[in-house]
Amino acid sequence: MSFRGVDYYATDELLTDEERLIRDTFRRFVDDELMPIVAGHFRAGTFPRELPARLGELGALGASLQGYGCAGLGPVAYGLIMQELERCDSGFRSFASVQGSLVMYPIHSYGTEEQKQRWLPAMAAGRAIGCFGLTEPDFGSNPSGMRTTATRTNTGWVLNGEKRWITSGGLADVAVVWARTSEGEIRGFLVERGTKGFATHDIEGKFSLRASVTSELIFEDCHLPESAILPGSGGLKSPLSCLNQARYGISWGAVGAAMACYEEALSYTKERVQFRRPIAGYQLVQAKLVGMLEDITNSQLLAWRLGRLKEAGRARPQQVSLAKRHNVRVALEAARTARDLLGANGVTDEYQAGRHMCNLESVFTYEGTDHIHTLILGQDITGINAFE
Ligand code: TGC
Ligand code: FAD
Repeated sequence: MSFRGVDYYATDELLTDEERLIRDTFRRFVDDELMPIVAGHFRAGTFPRELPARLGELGALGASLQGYGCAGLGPVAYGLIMQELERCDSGFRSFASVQGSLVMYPIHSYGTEEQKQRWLPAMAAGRAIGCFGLTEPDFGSNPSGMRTTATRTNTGWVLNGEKRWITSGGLADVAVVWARTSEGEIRGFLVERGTKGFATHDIEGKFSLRASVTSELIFEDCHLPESAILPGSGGLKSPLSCLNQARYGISWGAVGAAMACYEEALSYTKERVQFRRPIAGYQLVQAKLVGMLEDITNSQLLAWRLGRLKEAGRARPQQVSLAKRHNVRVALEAARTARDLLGANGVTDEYQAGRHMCNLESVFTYEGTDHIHTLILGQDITGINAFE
């Protein structure tokens, strides 16, 4: 059955006709093509290799970028695509986030015309896949301590170091890698699969984002030509600017995951009979369903308002932090509550809640942990930096 949406406050009326059309297109795509395959991929721990090309055909990759085969959509339309993808699985939204916000965006913003021509049309079409290497084994929340180095040579650069927890790393044709130069500055580099001295290893045994590939990237005397550097990048603010784009998409994606969990819990509790009544008739159950709906409604309004601010060029990174923090908390809580209301059925992959719950544990941690966004906001409102 097709998803009808959760819209208690008529937020549909806040969308333009074009935004609704795009949302409905992705809603159908997700229901028809992704919902039937997601549990199998999650169970097998595999990524659907046909997904990039389909997302490319639909214009979902780098959707908010202009030119180079990208759809040039506004932030709200882009957010709605992320919402629909994550309504199915955070791993599918992750793939699109990384491709568009973390790889195409820095190439578009910091790259040469040659780099843009080489990668952006292929990535928009899903013919080429990218990954973003910022995190290292010893530097997650604090990327400023990174140890990966880029040393100048006569012909270019040589990279040494290790990146870990990299989405799509093992699939990627090109990696955007952040490294410290001899001058101490953090710069971005494009490293192509097959470059000597560059290897990837997929991380096994995840109980979260199982339908997404997560890898480590190893650089051992990896020689790159001068043309590998993203010339417009410079300083930690370059990767952090990419994260603003991805965190924005997550704030919408989380709404999708929460809606899926709420819908599932609502329909299940109306059907499931215990003590001769549907369990939805019990006050304790109703209180949980109402709590979910209330939180989802808040999240929808937050994402929508942030989108309109972004459209006007007025969204501050701290506002993005608030939406990421709030909406992921809400989604994780909705998934846990739905899992609870489904009883034992909630621990099987016949239902979605358990999968969303496991996935959202990663979403809570990546793109800035919940603590980190709390401290970003704490600094913004008090003027005191808790990181120092
Ligand atoms: P700090 O001194 O505060 O800032 C350094 C420079 O960066 C600027 N800046 C920003 N610029 C743009 N956007 C932002 N959000 C920015 N935040 C800071 C800042 O103005 C400064 O510029 P300048 O010109 O003065 O040099 O840096 P810090 O070292 O104290 O760190 C701040 C902190 C902790 C907030 C930052 O490091 C942080 O956000 N840490 C979390 C790391 C993180 O989110 N990693 C994510 C890795 S990628 C990922 O998880 C992908 S998941 C895959 C998927 O989506 O599926
Ligand atoms: P840590 O930084 O070690 O944090 C551990 C705990 O300590 C957390 O609770 C944290 O909030 C807390 N903590 C740390 N510092 C403070 C502080 N100052 N105050 C209070 N609490 C603090 N990275 C990429 O670069 N590219 C990717 O594509 C990517 N994909 C990912 C995919 C998955 C599935 C996962 C799980 C992670 C991915 N990451 C990626 C990495 C992710 O961004 C990091 O895991 C995240 O930034 C946290 O870093 P960490 O895991 O090292 O945890």
